[in-house]
Amino acid sequence: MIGSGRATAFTFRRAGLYRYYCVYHATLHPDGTCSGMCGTVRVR
Ligand SMILES: [Cu+2]
Repeated sequence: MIGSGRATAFTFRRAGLYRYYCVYHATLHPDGTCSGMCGTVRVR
């Protein structure tokens, strides 16, 4: 959903480095890995 012009599933309240995943396009696996629309966001 990044780049769609609407907010992501998360609101980043504080500066830092966040891991995110798209609830529509990504899959979180039990071992902690993520496939699909996943990444990190740096908030300043
Ligand atoms: Cu998405």
